Amino acid sequence: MEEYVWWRDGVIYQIYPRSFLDTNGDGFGDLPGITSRLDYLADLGVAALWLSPIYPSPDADFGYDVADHTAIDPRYGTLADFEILVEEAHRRGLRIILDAVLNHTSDQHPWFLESRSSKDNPKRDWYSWRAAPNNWISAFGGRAWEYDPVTSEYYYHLFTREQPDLNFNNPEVRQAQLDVLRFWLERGVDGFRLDVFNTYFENPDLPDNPSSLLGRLGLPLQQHIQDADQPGLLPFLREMRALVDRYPGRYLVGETFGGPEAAARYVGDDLLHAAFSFDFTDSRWSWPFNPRYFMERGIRRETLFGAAQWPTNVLSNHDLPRAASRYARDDEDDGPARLAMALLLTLRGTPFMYQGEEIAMRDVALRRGEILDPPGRRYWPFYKGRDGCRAPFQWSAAPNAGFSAGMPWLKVHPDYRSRNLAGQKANPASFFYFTHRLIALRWIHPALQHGEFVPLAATREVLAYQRKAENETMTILLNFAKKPVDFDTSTALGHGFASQDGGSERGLPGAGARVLFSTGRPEGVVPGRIRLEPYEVCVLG
Ligand code: ISL
Ligand code: CA
Repeated sequence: MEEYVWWRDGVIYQIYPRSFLDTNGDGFGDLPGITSRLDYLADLGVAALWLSPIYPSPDADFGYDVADHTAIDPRYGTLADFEILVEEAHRRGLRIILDAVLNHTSDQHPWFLESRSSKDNPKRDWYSWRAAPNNWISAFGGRAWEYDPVTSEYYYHLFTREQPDLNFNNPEVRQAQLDVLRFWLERGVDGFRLDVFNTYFENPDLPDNPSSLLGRLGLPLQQHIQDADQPGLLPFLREMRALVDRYPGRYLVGETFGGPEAAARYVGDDLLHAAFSFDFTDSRWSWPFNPRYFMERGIRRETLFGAAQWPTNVLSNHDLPRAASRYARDDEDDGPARLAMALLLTLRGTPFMYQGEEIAMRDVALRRGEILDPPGRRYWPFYKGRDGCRAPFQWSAAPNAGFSAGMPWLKVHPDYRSRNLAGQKANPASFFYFTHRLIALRWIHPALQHGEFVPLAATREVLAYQRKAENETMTILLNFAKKPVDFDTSTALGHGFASQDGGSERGLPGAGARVLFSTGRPEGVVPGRIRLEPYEVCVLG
């Protein structure tokens, strides 16, 4: 029996603190709000909470511009509130993962204030300064260099101009950032999500990037061979890992810009435990929401990660349109969102669930004047930014969805009167209970946690795969169609995914397979041929 590993087998729940729960009426979610909902999160069945940044920040990029890496922004509370949160979470068996934003700081960070003050300041070299810019571009549009009149030079910023990039080629910078991690490890933090870690290092000579013929907007306009994935990165990740390994049971998950190739490269026993590959999120429109899309990506990812490395499953986060919004054909219809949740929780990999995903919250639509996110303001209407998925959590039908007694920092989705947690908790057929039951199923079946992935079929309507552990095989059947579809479980092969060893040895669910979970039928024995209901999620074991 393989032992339970929390970051591999459990669900990690992302909290966007400013939109979770406000307890003091300033319109801004806070740490006491999170602490007061730990019972809810434990009951939901998640293993860990990843908190988006909670450090002091002027909010040029909503907390991702950090002005002090070892303090709590007063709007969220105090260090004492944080200590209570960690203690109360641990008491309930929940781990806490912090968002480590190390690539850049706020332009109000004391390090940058020093660096910009004069050319011979000891911290001058902590950032990248040049008399003239090179051709690098910012992820949020335009050139990545900002002129600073204080010393008549330009500094480099991959994101907004208020987020100057640190120079990781300077050993003092690397040491300072390792000290930041140590500060939080000493306070009992269980792990870190490393914001854009593959851009820590730049080529120290700062040469131009070649342009890319394929790119249209933003970063894809260039090939990022000088400003990302530099040789210094691997040794530094090893240092980070060695530090974290001095504290038992801790975890590092990295965020890259790249696809699964980039992610797999940085995962290993002496590197990161995991890295996001957003291979299931670029389906921004509903057209790729079909069985073949998920099967092809699922198989490709398996090949890249192999058995030794552990992938992550992400369908939504604070940077993307929510899966429920991406895939919904209309607002009332939660069928596609159920399929997305089933994929998240049953594909091989650690599920990262984004707050509100468990009740299928939708993106809020904003008028132009309401947009807050910098890239959204710049590119509207071609790109409307990331505010939509950041709207406050919908707790109840009370004013402001029960999020705040004050004026919420961002508009609450107007559908909160009909879509909210309290309402769904009162209804056994709700999306909440669907999520809850599926997480519970994961807890009791090791095959769903760490079993291998076995592709079975991707027809026009149905996606079928298995998860296989030592002593159990689970079969997942998903009907992507809004109509009933006949599916023969015993002839699931023959759709392009036939194995070398032939179907009989793959443990296909034959006569006697039992329905363990379904949105379309009672639990029990299934015959070989079944009629899947519209959008049915069916798990056999
Ligand atoms: O969100 C994006 C596109 O709109 C991505 O390009 C995103 O900026 C990229 O994945 C990096 O994201 C992370 O770092 C950013 C921050 O704005 C994001 O919120 C964060 O997830 C800078 O710290
Ligand atoms: Ca508050």
